[in-house]
Amino acid sequence: MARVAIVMGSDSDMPVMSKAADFLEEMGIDFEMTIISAHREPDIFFEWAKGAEERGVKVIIAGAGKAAHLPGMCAALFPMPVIGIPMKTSDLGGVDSLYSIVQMPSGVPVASVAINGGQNAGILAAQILASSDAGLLQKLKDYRTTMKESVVKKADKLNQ
Ligand code: RP5
Repeated sequence: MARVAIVMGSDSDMPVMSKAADFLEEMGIDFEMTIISAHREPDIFFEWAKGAEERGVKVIIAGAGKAAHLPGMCAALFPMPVIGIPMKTSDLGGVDSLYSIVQMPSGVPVASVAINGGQNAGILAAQILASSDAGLLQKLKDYRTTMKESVVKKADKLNQ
């Protein structure tokens, strides 16, 4: 059963969103992934978001660009954590997406990662699930150790 749902507003978001999917896969977390535009097909979006809890989803990762209402609308319809990924855009550089996602009204939070922060969204979703999954928590600790070792190696190389 998918514990994480990944949703994006357009197939043009896929290169960023696939980084979240890659991390979940690396951690062995089941997820579902789809493309739904809150603006272009609101009826389909409503049905999908309202059904997420019943499908067993515990965290939603939602990526969108420009007037990026998708993560906020997920948060309005889904009672567990929503992580927003603001997409970089051609006209305003992604600040448009970031502001749309991060400026949620009080009572309906979205946890935003950086512009195009696909991998961090995957990591954050895994960390949320790890609070009740000891095996996953250990995998995340191992990931951090590997990351640290890779930085240490690079520094060592500089000093050789
Ligand atoms: C948003 O508009 C999507 O999330 C995408 O980032 C942006 C542009 O969409 P397309 O015009 O490429 O489909 O809804």
